[in-house]
Amino acid sequence: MERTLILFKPDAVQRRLCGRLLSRFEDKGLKLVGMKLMRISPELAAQHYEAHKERPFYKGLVEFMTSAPVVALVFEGSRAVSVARKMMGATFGFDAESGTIRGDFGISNQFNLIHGSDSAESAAREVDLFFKPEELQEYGVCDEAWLADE
Ligand code: D4T
Repeated sequence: MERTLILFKPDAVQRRLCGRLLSRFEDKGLKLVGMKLMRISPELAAQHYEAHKERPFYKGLVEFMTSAPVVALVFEGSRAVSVARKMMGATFGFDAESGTIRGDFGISNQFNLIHGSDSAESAAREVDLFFKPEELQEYGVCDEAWLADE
């Protein structure tokens, strides 16, 4: 079973979209194993976006991500990383397909509502950055056998 880190970015919280975004992941059948409302520190943002350090948009990205609270979540499920990335849609809202989160809720580029880990390796690193082990729950759900057939 795979885990992925999802962030509802400051624009999603400010626009009161968290409930609707969470519903999409629950509807899909991913299991919520961690969730918290938090403010990202500049240090955490720098660690999280280390790969983008040299990019021209980096400074604005860190300012945006630290500007207001986010909701950090960990979902677990079969192929959770790629499933969540498909649900999010292309990076920029104006470009993202309808039916995806970014395609349905936004038109901006920088304010793209949601982050999701882009590989199992990134997910492991990002889950560790945002959550202590004791903040993650291990539990069964009654429909598990019907949601994952492997
Ligand atoms: P994240 O990492 O937030 O899940 O988004 P993506 O995986 O879809 O996109 P990314 O890593 O390429 O970009 C990270 C973050 O930077 C913003 N961004 C990106 C931006 O403001 N201007 C840009 O030109 C790019 C490429 C949006 C997402």
